[in-house]
This record gives sequence, C-alpha cells and structure tokens, in this order.
Amino acid sequence: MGLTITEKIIKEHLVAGEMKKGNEIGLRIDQTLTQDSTGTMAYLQFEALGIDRVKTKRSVAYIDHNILQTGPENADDHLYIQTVAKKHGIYFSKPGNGICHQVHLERFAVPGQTIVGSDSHTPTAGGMGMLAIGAGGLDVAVAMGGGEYYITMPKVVKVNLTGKLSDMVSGKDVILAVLKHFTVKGGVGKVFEYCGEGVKSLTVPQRATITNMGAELGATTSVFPSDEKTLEFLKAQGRAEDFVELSADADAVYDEEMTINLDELEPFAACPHSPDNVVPISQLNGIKVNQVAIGSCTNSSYMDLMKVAEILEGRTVHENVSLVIAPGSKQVLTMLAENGALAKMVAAGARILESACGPCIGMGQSPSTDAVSLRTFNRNFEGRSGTVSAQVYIVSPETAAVSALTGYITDPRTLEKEINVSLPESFLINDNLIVAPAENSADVEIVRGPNIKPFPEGKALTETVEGEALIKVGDNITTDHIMPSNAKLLPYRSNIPHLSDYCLAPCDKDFPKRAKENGGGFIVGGSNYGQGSSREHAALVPLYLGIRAVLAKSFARIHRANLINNGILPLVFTKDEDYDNISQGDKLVISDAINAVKNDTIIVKNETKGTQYEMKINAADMEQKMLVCGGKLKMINSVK
Ligand code: MIC
Ligand code: SF4
Repeated sequence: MGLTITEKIIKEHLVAGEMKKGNEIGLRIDQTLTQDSTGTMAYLQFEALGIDRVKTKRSVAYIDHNILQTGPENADDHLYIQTVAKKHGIYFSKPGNGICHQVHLERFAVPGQTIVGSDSHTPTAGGMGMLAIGAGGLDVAVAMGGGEYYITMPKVVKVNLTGKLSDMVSGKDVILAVLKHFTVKGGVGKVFEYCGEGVKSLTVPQRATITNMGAELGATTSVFPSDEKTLEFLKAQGRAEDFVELSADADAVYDEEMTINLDELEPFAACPHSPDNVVPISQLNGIKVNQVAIGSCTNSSYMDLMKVAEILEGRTVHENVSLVIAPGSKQVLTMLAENGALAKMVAAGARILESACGPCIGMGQSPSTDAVSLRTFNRNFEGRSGTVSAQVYIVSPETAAVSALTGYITDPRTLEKEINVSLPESFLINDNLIVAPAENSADVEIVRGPNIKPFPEGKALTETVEGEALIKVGDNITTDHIMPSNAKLLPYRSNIPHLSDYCLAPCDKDFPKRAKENGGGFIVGGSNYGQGSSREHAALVPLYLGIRAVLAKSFARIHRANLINNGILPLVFTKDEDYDNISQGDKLVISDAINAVKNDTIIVKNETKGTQYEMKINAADMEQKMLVCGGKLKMINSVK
C-alpha cells in the first residue's frame, strides 16, 4: 500500500510508537522556531533541562511579536532571548528581520524535514513540504534538547485541487473554502494534504498561505508536495541544494477527501468573529469599510504585496479608510523599496508598518469603535484587534486592496485592470539581521531583566482533587479568551504573576480574583476549548491560579497538550447533559484520581447538586506519566 506525504515524513522521523491512526507516536525533530512572545518561556524551560547546546539541525529564535517598546519589558525580553540563543547554539533573527513564519519559509524551511515551533502558525512551512507543527514552549524546548515530539498518529485528509485560480482569486480564498467546509474544529487530529493538478499552478507563497491558515481548522498541520514550484522558489532564494522531491504515492490511502475546483472558486471573506464564518464576497458588497490592514504571516509575501502595489498604483485610498501595510520580512520590504512598489503604496496613501506581526496581535492599529476592518490576517476573534466592538473580516490581499480604494467591501474581480505578478528569478538575499550562535558557549553571559520571573511548576497529582467550578464558559473558547494578548499585556509574557490578573477576563473579569480567593479549582468549558494560539500561558496562568482540571466537551490539540505538559487534567464529558448540569460555584470532587487517570474513567462528584459525571481523559502512556508527576519537566527531571 502506498504512502501519503505525511506518512512518508513520519516514517523517516519515527522514533517511538507505531504508525497506526490514533496511536501516540514520537518524532525526531530537525528544526525548531520560537518567537518572542512564547520564546522567553521556551528558553527558560530549555535552561531548566540543563542541556548545553541544541541538538537540532537548525533552531531559530525570532523577534516579531513584542516590538512595541513603551517601557523596558519587551526590549529586556529580546536581550534575554538574544543571549540565551547565542549561548545555546540557536540562530537569532533580530527585530526588523520579519515575521517568523515568513522568514523561515524564505531562508530555512527544507522539504521533507520536521519542525516544531512555539507558534500555532508554524504549519506555514508545510507550503514547502515540511511536516511543520505548532506546539507549546515546553515541547519546543524538549525538541531543542534532542527529545522526540509526541503527537497522535493523524488521519490524513486529501484536498484535491483541480483547475487553476482565476485572476484576483487567491490562496486565501482556497483556505477560506476549506474552513467553510470543515469549520474551526473540523481539523482536530488530522493533517490536510494538498494534491492534484491544481497544485502545480500555486506558487510556494500561495501554498504557505493555505497551510498557515490550516491552523484555524484545529489541524495537526497541512502539507503540500515538493515539486518544480518548490525548486523554483528555493533557487530564487539561493537554496537549490535544499530541494528534495516529495509527493504521495499514486495508491496512497486517505481517511477523508475533498475536491476544490479552482476554476470555480470565488473570493471569500470570514465574517466576524470566527475564521470559519465564511461567505462569498458578493454577499457583502457595499458594506462600508473603515480600516484595511494588509500583512501578517498569512499574506505578507513579496508576491502578495506586489499585487497590492499594482492595484494601488496611481490611485488614492478612499477618504474614510485607513490603510496599513506590514511587509512580512526585511527581504520583502527591501525588494519593494528597490523596485518602486513601496513608493506606489505610499503615494496611494498607505501607512507602512514595521515587518512584524503588529496589528494581527493587537500591537497597535486598533480600529475605531464599531469599525469595519478588513484584514488579510488569519484570526478575527472578538476583541483580538484591541477594539471589542470592531467587526473584523478576513480577506485576501486583492480584496483588501481593492476595497481600500472603493471604501466598501468590493469583489476584486470588478477592478478594471489586469494584475500580473510572477515569482522573481532571484530574491534579494541579505541575512545580516540573523545572528549566528557563539562557537563557545562559555563566552556568553545570559542577560535577565527584572521582568523575567520564574515559571510556575506543576504539582504531582493527589489522590483527591477537589474545588469549586470557578467559571463555566461556552463553545470555541480561544486562548485569546483564556490569556488575552494585547499591547498592554504582551510585555508581560515572561511574568506569569502579572498576567494572572487577566486570565479569562474577557469571559468574566472577576474570575482571577475568585480563583485566588478559593486557592484554585476547576474550569468548565464547551467544545473546542482552547482553540487558536499555541501560547502556553493559557495553561501556565491557570496553573499559577491553582486550576487542577478543566472539564470540557472537547479540547483543541495544542492547548490540551499544554495543559498536560503542566500537570492540569483535561477531562472530557461523556454526556453533553452533564455539562448542562454543572453551575458555577458547584463543589466538585474527584477521588482516587491517580488510578482514574490510568484507567481512563474519571468520576467527578458534584457535591452541590448531588450528581456525578463520568469523564474521559484519553491520555496516552506518556501523558499519564506527566499528569501523575505534575508535568513534563517534572517527568523528565525525575528520570535523570
Ligand atoms: C497568535 O497568532 O495568536 C500568536 C500570537 O502568534 C500565537 C502565539 C502567542 O500567543 O504568542 C500563536 O498563534 O501561537
Ligand atoms: Fe504573528 Fe499574527 Fe502570524 Fe500570530 S498570526 S504569528 S500574531 S502574524
């Protein structure tokens, strides 16, 4: 029986477990990446492992999220990351060099290799044929130390692309179509593998847009074949030697299939407030637009921004629209500056931002009250822009640019101009903002500013786990709800005590106070609890607040792993009525917890209601050990 691309890469990297669907498997990891907002924790955890130098083929630390310096905190964090990287064999990408996923695709991604990154959009490198997975900081720290990375052997979904994209329809519209079909929870436990004739017409940056936003499906990752288009891109990046061909066998067997006819695809938008709330642009025509933001790791490539420049050329942004553009990397920005495209954008009235995440993570450019904001980003969760009442639509760069000119949501196919942009023969290569690690670790002293506080440590599981249901929330709660991120909070990513006052505040601002007064307790959630970002803070902060278990209808993959890595029980209701039965304030008790975790039948007694619920945890062997020891670090250090 033939193999899928996913299975081929897994087979090459398998170090533990059997490649049977649903089994826990351990993979050898070739590369890692971190960014600054999750990086500080990942490196503190790496230091706690006591390993001198990373054991990966390539590890890179990027600075792209916390680039707003309104006090010393962010700059201090950067300095810590820069020095810890230099000491331990990690390349350091300075602020200004660009967004981690964009730069990694340009300079480091290698087809057929594995990478874990402490950011949920690490699958961007799947556009280059890598098995690229987003993870919590601790998992990345362990991978840097040469430890295997554990996942559940995924199901593989075949996304068969036929035909060819029409003008002004783009990679973004492909992934929005997939999201419309599968929804934000439809990808859990799956890898989306793209194939078919249509793949050949997509450039690597277009493929990367698609795999990037596969994160919004809740998928383990997404992957494209490595073919002549991959070689063309690698050649243009001066890295032809990194090319290997990779495709699925003709008789590969998939678990699910979906076909998208690119010929028939139309421009889409994800409407407020979820990336799967997708409708054709034609249904939104005429909605007035206040802000347009172009950039993010999803759509800030050279090709994307060249199209934007062509659309804007010789015209003026509508008087009621604020247009901001953040090129994805220094490479992109320099090329646009050199060929005059940047001048076209500026002349049209665009405000040019630094090459970084910026408004995508609420670092500036919050829209006005009730504003309609069109963004080429990947997430439009309520309040993520920094303005709770803003209506954020996720669209392609083409739709964004055309709408910026007209002042209302506009189908880009109505533009009376032909836009032709092709992949350059060579990209401009200048890696002078990437700092190489020191030859000799002993020469480097790590600088730790006062904002860097120790991370909370998990506690070994006790026989009885009890407490109050401190909060009850609904479905699709994101990590942005659990641990909000904005310009005010991001500087405290290495300061868990400070962040703890904001935990779940968008759902109930009194939750942190209640948790502290009660000395901890339980969180009750609906389905797909913890979707979105990989931020481990969404587990570390509850741990600090004394949360011992989260009871939910289902969990998002990365968040579940982060809870287990930190010794918090992710318990799943076996009956939805049980969720309905619990109220905030109920006293809950789990007896004989250690055996219950091992036997996978956890009885939670509700002493207030006089009822009980049977719950599951589905913990693999390794996960059970972590939960019993009080987390991954405790488990690793206990066997040293
Ligand atoms: C995001 O897009 O939500 C982030 C900010 O990049 C996060 C990482 C973080 O919370 O620091 C992610 O996607 O993992
Ligand atoms: Fe940065 Fe936004 Fe991409 Fe997250 S989704 S890595 S915040 S650009």
